[in-house]
Amino acid sequence: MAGLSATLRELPKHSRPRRRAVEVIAMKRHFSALALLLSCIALPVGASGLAAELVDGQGQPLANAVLSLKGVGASAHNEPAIMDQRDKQFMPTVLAVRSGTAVKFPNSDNIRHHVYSFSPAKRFELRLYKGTPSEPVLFDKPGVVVLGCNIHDWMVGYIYVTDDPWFAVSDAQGRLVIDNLPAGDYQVSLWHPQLAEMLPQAAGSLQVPEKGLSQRFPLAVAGAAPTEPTSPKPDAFGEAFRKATREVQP
Ligand SMILES: [Cu+2]
Repeated sequence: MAGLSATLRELPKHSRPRRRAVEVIAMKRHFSALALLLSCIALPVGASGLAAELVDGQGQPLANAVLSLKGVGASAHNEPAIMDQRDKQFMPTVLAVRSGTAVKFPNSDNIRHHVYSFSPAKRFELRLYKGTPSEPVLFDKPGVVVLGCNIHDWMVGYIYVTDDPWFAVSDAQGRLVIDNLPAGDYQVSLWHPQLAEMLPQAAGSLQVPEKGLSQRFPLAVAGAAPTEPTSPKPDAFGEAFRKATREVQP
């Protein structure tokens, strides 16, 4: 099976699924339609890992879904992450980071934004600013952090903070890859902004063989995405999130 080049290393970053989409487009020039079809959710040649396709209740591609794995091994360190603001939107819409990660909030627009979160996992405020604030924001507790902008009410972004060592966010085609994943058994958690009360869902266990695994994950999401920042109920969220976290302990 034709594979994609092995460019995804270690802990997936938010930008990688997008980079991957660009690679897929580039590949169209080099492979037949059949080869492309086969390789769309294929793993890089020789790499073990998980290639996942996230779909909603109707089987349609589900973008901005987080898949995280708990089980074998752990990533070595937390790479700094970036939540950009571009064209009066948060980019990416969903950023997944490991607990203890520092996130930069550059403003790529030539107008000012005022970023805030009231979410229990991280309350903070970056008052009206342009450019990149000098200090990144540390996300040290697992949970969902809903971002808003005081100036532009429609700006909504999400930072999914997890203790799980392996995770990735699905791209516009609902696809994600977790590369260099040791073979073994994992517990799967899925999350999406449109899940009820924004709680992660336990999605069973997964046995990843040496040669890697491609799998489709359905996730029933309800209703439209929130149009303005709302935070989950602190108590209900905290308790349920802890419960979900416990349930996926190896
Ligand atoms: Cu703004």
